[in-house]
Amino acid sequence: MSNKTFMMIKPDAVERGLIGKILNDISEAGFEIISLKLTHLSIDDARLFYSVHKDRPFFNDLTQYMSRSPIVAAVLKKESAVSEFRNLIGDTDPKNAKDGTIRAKYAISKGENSIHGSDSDENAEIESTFHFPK
Ligand code: IDP
Ligand code: MG
Repeated sequence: MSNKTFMMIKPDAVERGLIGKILNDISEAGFEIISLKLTHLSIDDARLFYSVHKDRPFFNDLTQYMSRSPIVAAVLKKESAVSEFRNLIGDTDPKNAKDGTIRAKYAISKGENSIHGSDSDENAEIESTFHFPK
């Protein structure tokens, strides 16, 4: 699915009422929303979704954070969606994110960084199916 990616608006952004602003930024950047839902991950969902990071020191904080309040999950369509969307959201750490990127505008910290974007076509497919089973 080279023209699709998966994204989540994370708890820190939903808590601060930023769903509308972030969806607007995404639409203005030319992404079409294919699937969209508000959901609340359980701790087990968060541990499964981020299992590639299970041995990292931040895994416990990450999974607590991702399950503490609702998120928005969506599948997006655009040419070169994965790389285009990673450019739109910016670096993991908002201190290193370019001006105008979603993380530069809204993220609180490297952990609470407001938005997720898949890092490969393969992961976009896996993550989309996790949230929107076929
Ligand atoms: P990414 O979201 O930019 O792809 P990853 O390295 O895949 O970044 O990490 C997944 C998520 O884990 C990050 O978005 C962030 O929420 C959290 N995270 C990553 N590195 C750190 C860290 O050093 N401290 C705290 N949280 C982190
Ligand atoms: Mg990642």
